[in-house]
Amino acid sequence: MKSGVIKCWSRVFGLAALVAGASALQAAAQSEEGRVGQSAPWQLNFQEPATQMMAQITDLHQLMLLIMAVVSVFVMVLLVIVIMRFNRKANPTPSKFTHNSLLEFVWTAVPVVILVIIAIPSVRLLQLQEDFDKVEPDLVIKATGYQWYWGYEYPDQQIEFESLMLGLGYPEMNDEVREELAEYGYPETAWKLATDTAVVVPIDTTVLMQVTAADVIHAWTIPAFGVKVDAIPGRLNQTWFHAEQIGTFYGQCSELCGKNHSYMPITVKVVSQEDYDAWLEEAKEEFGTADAGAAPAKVATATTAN
Ligand SMILES: [Cu+2]
Repeated sequence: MKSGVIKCWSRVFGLAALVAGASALQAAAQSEEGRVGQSAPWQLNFQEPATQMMAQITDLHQLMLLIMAVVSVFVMVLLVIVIMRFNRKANPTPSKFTHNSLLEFVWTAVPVVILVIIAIPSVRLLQLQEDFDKVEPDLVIKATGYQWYWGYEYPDQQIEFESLMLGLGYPEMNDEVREELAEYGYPETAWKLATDTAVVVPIDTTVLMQVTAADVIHAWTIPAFGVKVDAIPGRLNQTWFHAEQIGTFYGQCSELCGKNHSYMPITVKVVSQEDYDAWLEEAKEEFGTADAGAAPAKVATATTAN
């Protein structure tokens, strides 16, 4: 009996190691291809996390996957045993009992324990995501969804700009698209993810994202940060992230919003504090709203819509 239990646990840990191994392999493959911050063909798991939040989401996902796999295998084994042992041929005179207190206690208690094991990290994560009293933002950025692009505003820095997909309007990859991507410093794999202007944030900074929309519902997300929030006209939703890795991270509008829904990507560059300061100086020149009336007309309408 004892050795059976040990065997069973070693199998569970074996499965966990397999899942962890697969993620590590995939992470290596992804960074080798220069695909950090975006998905890759044949990707099995989430993207490599760039925030603690996403690391926790990944852990919870792996835990759930493991529990689901164990439960599925257990049910499958029981099913096979029942089919083999209790069919009419193998078991011509079936027992007629209808109650078994021990069995009923076990099949109630075990799922309760499993649900508690899932609930603890799940509630902890929800609190981390949603308890804004505990979030002390160093930087506030407002994103506004439009049909079909994103507008960004750094209210404290007084800059506003719009972010449009690079290589827009081409049905497939061609030299023009390649050139445009290269001009902005993006690899070919970033097509439909890279934008002409990117959201730039310093590393190790808590960023509060305020998200809204000017026309229909959109959704703002960066999968590697573990954030996704609906952009709803007339409502200011919020989310936050604290990026711990320098790099370019991509997302796409995640709420079907019309014809060009697939062509309004999100590009976020996480840079060092010095690079951010340098970018901010340039951005203030180019996108500054310090002198009244300098705001582009489209963004001005969006502001009144909230
Ligand atoms: Cu959309």
